[in-house]
Amino acid sequence: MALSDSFLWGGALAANQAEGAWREGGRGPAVSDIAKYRPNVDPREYAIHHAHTVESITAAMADDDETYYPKRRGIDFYHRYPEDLALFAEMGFTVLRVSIAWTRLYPTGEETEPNEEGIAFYEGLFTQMRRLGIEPLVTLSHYDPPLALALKNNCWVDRGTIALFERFARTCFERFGHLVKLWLSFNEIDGIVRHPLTSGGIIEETVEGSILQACYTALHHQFVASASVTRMLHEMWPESQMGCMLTMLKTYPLTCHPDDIAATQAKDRLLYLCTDVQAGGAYPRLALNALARQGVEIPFAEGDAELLREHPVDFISLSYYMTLAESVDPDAERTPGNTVLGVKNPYLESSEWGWQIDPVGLRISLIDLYDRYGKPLFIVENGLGMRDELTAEGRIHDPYRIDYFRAHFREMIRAVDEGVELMGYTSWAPIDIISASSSQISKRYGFIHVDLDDLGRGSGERRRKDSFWWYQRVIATNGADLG
Ligand code: BGP
Repeated sequence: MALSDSFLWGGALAANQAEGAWREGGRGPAVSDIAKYRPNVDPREYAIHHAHTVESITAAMADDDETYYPKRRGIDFYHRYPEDLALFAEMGFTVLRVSIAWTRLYPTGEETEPNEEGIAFYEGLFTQMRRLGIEPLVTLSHYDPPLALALKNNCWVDRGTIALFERFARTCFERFGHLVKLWLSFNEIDGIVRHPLTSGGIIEETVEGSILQACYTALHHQFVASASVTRMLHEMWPESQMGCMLTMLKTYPLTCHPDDIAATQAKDRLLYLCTDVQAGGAYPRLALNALARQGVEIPFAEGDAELLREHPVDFISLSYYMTLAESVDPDAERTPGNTVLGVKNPYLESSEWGWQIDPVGLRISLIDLYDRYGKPLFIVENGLGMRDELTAEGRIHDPYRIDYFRAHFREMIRAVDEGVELMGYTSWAPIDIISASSSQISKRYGFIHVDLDDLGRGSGERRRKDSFWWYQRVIATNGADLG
């Protein structure tokens, strides 16, 4: 078996890591605007979450600097997207995942009418994608909730944010629904407990009571909002599809000691909780009990359980970068992963940032998810962040990136051969952009190099890396020729 003829190939971006133009076109402040680049840090440090305070947020917003706030400038995708889309089309993309910045449409999140300049930008972007035969796959919330809501009431902790998000989503479906048929509600919705401000607009120091309770309260509100906009989409555009998205942090027991197995099982329970709710339609009983043992109660309101049950998503999407091990031994060596720390797997290589490279883990993850839910899957993030060198001739030789993708595509295709329904694949990220966790651009993911350094110096010129041509060939042969 090979990949179906309808399989979608492309790449994934996020508004807050690519657009830049942070104060253009009427855009309001988002939590990503205060992400500060910390130079000269051991790259494995970047996975460690540092909580912002009202003071640090206020100081950041009083500072116009764009050098040390790289997400404010991104790679200027806001102005340069026609050139970038042309490069994606040259590779043969049939899908591109992007996100809509909530504060381009509703600068504080509370306006009653949308900002028309923001509408115009996204209408132009999606129209151009369609002209190039590239299907938009659009994330409504990707790590950029309105900063005004964070400062006002910790954003998603407040149940009123559901209605604000519904208004934002309705505008997106009304104004872009004829161009966009594939949607994701929340990027890595499970991440809120690892980075409350980035995902939930939660300023930890202002939280009354436990931060864990605040995170699960906010997460519940996001679940309700996700089910509500899924219902809305199906009413407005019956042919369109809504997906959920999880950080597929597959965990292996470090040893076959029963305690390691049990600890891994407990980790998996919380890993799958979000997809159990969004795709399965209910909180599993054992997950609720595990949360209750940590003092966490889910604030169900009248009608929430029915809404979740009656409006599950149409497909499940995942980011996949690496896997982790789990051990009850407190002295087991740990290593960073995607916004997490885990036990180091002695059988796997690590990137400079400590992420452990595991192509077989992708097959295991796809099969686990398909076995558990039986819904179509979509890989919406996968890639390798590495330093790339520009040769004197302006070339970028990146065999390590080709090797990473080749190994992961082999395992992806093996999972499809076993019967997994896989809708498509979008690499993270097809062009060098700003890292979510480190705010570096030097942690490069792209098939396309961007001539900027971590302090924003450079021409911004785009250059095709060796992997550009390799991926072009993979797409042209629908995965048959992996070189
Ligand atoms: C995921 C995010 C993406 C992207 C990716 C790579 O968690 O959804 O936005 O950033 O991680 O991680 P990083 O950019 O930190 O290297």
